[in-house]
Amino acid sequence: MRSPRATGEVATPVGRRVFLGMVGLGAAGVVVGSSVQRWVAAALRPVTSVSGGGVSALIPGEDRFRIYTVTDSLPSMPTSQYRLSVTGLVERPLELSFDQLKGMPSTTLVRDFQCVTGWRVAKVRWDGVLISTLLDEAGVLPSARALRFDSFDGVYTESLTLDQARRPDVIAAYGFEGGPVTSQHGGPVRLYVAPMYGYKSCKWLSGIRVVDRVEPGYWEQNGYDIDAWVGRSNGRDDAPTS
Ligand SMILES: Nc1nc2c(c(=O)[nH]1)N[C@H]1C(S)=C(S)[C@@H](COP(=O)(O)O)O[C@H]1N2
Ligand SMILES: [Mo]
Repeated sequence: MRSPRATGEVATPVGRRVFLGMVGLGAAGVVVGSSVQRWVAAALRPVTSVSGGGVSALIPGEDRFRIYTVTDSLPSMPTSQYRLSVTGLVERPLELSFDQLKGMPSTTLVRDFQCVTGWRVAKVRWDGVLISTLLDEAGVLPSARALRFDSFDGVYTESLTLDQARRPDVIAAYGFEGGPVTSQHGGPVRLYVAPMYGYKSCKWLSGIRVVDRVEPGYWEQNGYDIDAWVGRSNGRDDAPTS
């Protein structure tokens, strides 16, 4: 976990939002570090009164994903080593290989991808397995109320209520724009929570733990809303077009 002080370095006066640690991927390759974080904060600060597209319009490379990580690296793992665990309040804990996951019924979603800081990528395709399918496979116990998601970056976490996680637009995604989820985008498998801001979509997903109450995730401990509905949370009022 990054210290509050490190997060404070990139905090801005934008409501109670904090800006995200990020890795910029440019012509020079992967740039890791605080200079990039500061650049993003500086680019956004003058337009805090503008809602919606106005913010993203001022960022170079609009309509492109920013590549985020809260650690000093972009983890990568071959599919042969990948495992997804489903543990906690379940009848049958699971440890799924990549091939086992790909062998399960798949779901395709095409939605706008929206980061709470303002950038949005239109009509992105994701393929994967419904979290509800994984839960049914594991058998959720009656005391269960929520899920906690862990990343193999060793730091990032996320949460959903059981009802949110069972929605038909919440998947463990292994497909992205017709190909695999690349490691920079959180492959081999990441969480994709279509109706919520991007921070819910935990990259490098390693574990799903069924728990009896919501455990706020990484950015939620730093001020973001736990219920991250696009257009209805975090003080933003712009809804996606899809
Ligand atoms: N493990 C991990 N997952 C993460 C993040 C992160 O820093 N680490 N950033 C989140 C945020 S704020 C967004 S907007 C999306 C960005 O996805 P991308 O890096 O594939 O563009 O990933 C989310 N999942
Ligand atoms: Mo984000």
